[in-house]
Amino acid sequence: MAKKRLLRTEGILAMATRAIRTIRRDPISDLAQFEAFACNVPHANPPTPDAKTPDVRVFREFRNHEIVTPDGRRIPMWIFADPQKPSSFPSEAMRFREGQLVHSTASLSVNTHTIHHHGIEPTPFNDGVGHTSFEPSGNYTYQFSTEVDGTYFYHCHKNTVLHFEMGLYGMLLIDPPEGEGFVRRANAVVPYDVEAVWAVDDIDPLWHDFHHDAGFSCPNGENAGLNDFRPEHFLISGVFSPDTREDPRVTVRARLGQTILIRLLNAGYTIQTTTFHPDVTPEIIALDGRTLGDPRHSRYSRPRQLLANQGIRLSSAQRVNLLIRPQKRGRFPVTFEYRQYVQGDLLHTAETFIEVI
Ligand SMILES: [Cu+2]
Repeated sequence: MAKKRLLRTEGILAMATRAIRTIRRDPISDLAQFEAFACNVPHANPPTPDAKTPDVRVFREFRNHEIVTPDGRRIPMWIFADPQKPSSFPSEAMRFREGQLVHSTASLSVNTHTIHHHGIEPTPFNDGVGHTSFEPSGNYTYQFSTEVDGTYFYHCHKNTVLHFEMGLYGMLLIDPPEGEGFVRRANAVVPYDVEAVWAVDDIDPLWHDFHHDAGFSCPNGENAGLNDFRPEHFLISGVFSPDTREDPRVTVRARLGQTILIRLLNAGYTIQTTTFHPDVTPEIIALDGRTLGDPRHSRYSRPRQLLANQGIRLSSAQRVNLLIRPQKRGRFPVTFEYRQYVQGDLLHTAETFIEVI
């Protein structure tokens, strides 16, 4: 494995030498401070500053996990698990209501990790970005409030490109005050009947043999090859393509007359384009946890009906909420194109179905 990694790294270096100019870095005036930001991030388990009594508590513990590809290969994963529940990939989702004060406790028995509740924007101490605060090595309780409903996700923010790929992420859903089954559309709260959550991911199995701190080395760094990602497996919400065509974790079933809400996340490192059959063309009602046309924070936007066969292209970590009101019965395909993040080559097309009965 080490040999393969070395060859790949040399290849990417040769490519980089040809194509990319080195950006000059100013002299580092305070090496200790620079390294504290880079690879010597403080480890600590402090009490939560200004802790209040929360409306809701969630607990996540680090676990080793494993998933099995359709051709029987075992891929080591790391996940955040609910201590009360069995392991799953993606990590167990969090679900809150708008306006709640949340305590999210990370339990890290092995090494250090963080939980970054992406898009929530709490205080720096509670943001789970070790580079600007610290990395907990035992327990830390992140405190934040859920200001705006929407589709978010949480992930480890230590050696982020690697730990995110390893599976340390899960959905974070915030419902409006009316609760599950309702979503904001422009300046109204509307009901939906069927919800689908699609976390679209890609896996390079080589990365799953890297060590925890791969690429971390002060003062000169270590080229672990984390700029060289070559996915071999393509998944939606933990289901490998082509099983996505049949697996009820991905497929959608609705009755004619019902409203479908799709929450779509690019949880990978490819550029992903999702295209719906013309008979289930969706309306985009939110981007990255912000409702389009919600006057509280989006005065100059509005929901947008997609054109027939118009794809939705997302890069890493982007999210959209989509509303579909099917007008006829049928089994309508949805395709997911995964494209290489630099050259744009099509690497894979996954498929699932929306069945309207
Ligand atoms: Cu981590």
